Amino acid sequence: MTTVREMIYAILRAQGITTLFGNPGSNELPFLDQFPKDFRYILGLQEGAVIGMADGFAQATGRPALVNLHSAAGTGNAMGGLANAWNSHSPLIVTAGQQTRPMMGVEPLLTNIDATTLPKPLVKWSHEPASAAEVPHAMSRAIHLASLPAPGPVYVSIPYDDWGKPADEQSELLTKRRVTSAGMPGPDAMQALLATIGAAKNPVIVLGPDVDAAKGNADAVRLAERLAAPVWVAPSAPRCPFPTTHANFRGLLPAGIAAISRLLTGHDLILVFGAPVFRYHQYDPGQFLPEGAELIAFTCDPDEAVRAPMGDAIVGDVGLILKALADQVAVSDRDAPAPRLSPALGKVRDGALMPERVFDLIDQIAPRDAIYLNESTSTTAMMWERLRIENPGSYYFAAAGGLGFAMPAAVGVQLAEPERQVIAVIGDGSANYSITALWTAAQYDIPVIYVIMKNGTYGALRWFAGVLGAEDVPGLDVPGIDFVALAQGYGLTTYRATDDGAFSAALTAAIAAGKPALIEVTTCPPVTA
Ligand code: TZD
Ligand code: CA
Repeated sequence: MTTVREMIYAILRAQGITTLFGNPGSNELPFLDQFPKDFRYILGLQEGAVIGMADGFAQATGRPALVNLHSAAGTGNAMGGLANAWNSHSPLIVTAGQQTRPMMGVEPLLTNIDATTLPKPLVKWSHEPASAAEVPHAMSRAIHLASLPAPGPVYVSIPYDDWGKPADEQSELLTKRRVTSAGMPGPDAMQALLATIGAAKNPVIVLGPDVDAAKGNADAVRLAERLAAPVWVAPSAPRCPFPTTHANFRGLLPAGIAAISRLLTGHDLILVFGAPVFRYHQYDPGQFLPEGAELIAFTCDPDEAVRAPMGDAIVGDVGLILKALADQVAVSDRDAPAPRLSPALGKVRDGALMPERVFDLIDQIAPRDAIYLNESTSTTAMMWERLRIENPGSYYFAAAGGLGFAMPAAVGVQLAEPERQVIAVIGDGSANYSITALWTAAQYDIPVIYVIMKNGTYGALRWFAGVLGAEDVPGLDVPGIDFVALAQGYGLTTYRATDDGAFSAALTAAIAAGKPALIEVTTCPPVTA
């Protein structure tokens, strides 16, 4: 007899899913019983960290990642991270242990009451199998659905008495299934597109995270060069889809309606690849489109396509479409855009570094193919200006803006990319949401380098308070946190820096050591009006 548990591991194995991120409880132990030797379990100490690690791993591998949470309590702790995973199109298969079927009705301790409602609306599908026999089928469905465009999290709640029950013999068929999608415009639609692009006098390209997810970065470069078009990154960027060193690169679009239109004024065609149109943040009312501009968005996500308040959208495989356009567009005789000026150097002040300076030093010292995670909210624009980010899969930021992503995601990304150095730049506010990720990095010897930008405040909120004209707002400062002491407690190598020399020495030593490390650097708070 094959048990449900054995069948699930066979299905996962057949899909190449052998890493499990979790935090266990009583309901999950029967699933983890006799954990197969060819699987690895990565323990997170709180579910926000668990989901963040899985999100980073899924994004960096481009493959579905498996998560196991404890009932409603564990799911609740993971919800903030699920918001980010939903927005970043991360294929997460989130499972949660449920109480036994015979007892569920009387709601014993740690019952997941109305389990399928709990994770909505942040999952593509939420399901509790009607019987033990349905569990293998439900898991197979979950894996394929999470992976198909638009990828995203799915949720399966599994009563713990199901694992030892016999699996249906025919569920063996599930181990052999392949479900794929194909998404190119037909030849007529392609010709129409090429004609529209060819007729544009001054096109501009806006790139989003799904270009990086599709590893379409080099095709984006070819398209930009053939069209002699400037390239912007779509606002609130969770990934970096274009080399920041390229002459055509213009930077990160601001997250306001009017500000975007201002910057894109003069263009008659705006081509958007792999981004929502657009992920605004501050309310900055104005025209969605600059005068005389037409917009065409390419996305894998039907919801993203219909949600845009302007322009046309084509739902398909962003990587394939980008490649086809880069192959086929006519080479323009327009002048290439002039390279941007290098940003001014940050000044040094006594006892603290300008954040610009920290990025310049990181850029000088880090390997050129380093991978960056960003959760230093007030310094995001500087990071995009000052770091040379050139390879696919080199930058990650919380896609829904939910803090607590980058610290654990760095662990997942470093697991997926053992040959590249991961550097996570985290604010002293953001560092507290999923700080237990430090323990996982230390215990599993995952050599992430954390740089904590200690400016003593929620800098981005000080800026936002200025935008909103909000005065005397309480709760915006975070003094008195010793990140060196915290990181030592979790088992990392630590460094403290308050000047250029100490920071350079710390980063150099941390990279050479190849061990999980944390550098606390005192930085100047942002200047607010
Ligand atoms: N809670 C969660 C889960 N997500 C959020 N985005 C916030 C609160 C609100 N928030 C921001 O959007 S930015 C920010 C907060 C609290 C400040 C982060 O401060 P930091 O970085 O120290 O990490 P800066 O550079 O000082 O802004
Ligand atoms: Ca801060």
